[in-house]
Amino acid sequence: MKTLLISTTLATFVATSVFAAGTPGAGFFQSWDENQDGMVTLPEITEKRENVFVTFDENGDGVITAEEYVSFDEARAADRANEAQGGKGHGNNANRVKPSVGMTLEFNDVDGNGEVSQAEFVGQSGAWFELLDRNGDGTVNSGDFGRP
Ligand SMILES: [Ca+2]
Ligand SMILES: [Ca+2]
Ligand SMILES: [Ca+2]
Repeated sequence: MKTLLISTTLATFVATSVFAAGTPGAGFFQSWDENQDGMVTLPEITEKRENVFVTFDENGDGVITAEEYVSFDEARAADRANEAQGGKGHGNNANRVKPSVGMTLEFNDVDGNGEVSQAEFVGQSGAWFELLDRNGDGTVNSGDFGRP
């Protein structure tokens, strides 16, 4: 059952091809813009991160351990491989903050005990949002991904 869930989430992560041609951050919006209004808000991020957490907390104990993080990392690696194939040009912004940084163990392990609780993961939504909202206008839209 969990495998099925992970596959579904993966499909969401990797379904970047429709918008991949020329819209900065297209893959990100595909995954995170729940109401598809072209802006990702903090509530959207928070809610989605709750879902992501539940998906990758494979035994459902409220903590993603380093061990469980292995599958999570693999899922994101698959996502990046997909973007590298489909999103040439606009996608290769090497010196910009990668959205995926907000998913890492390092970013979310606030108390440094080597694993990530649901409270930590969801609690980092605001910090991640601030990273993503590069122009500080309170929403994440294509302007936060393209050239200033
Ligand atoms: Ca939205
Ligand atoms: Ca767990
Ligand atoms: Ca913004």
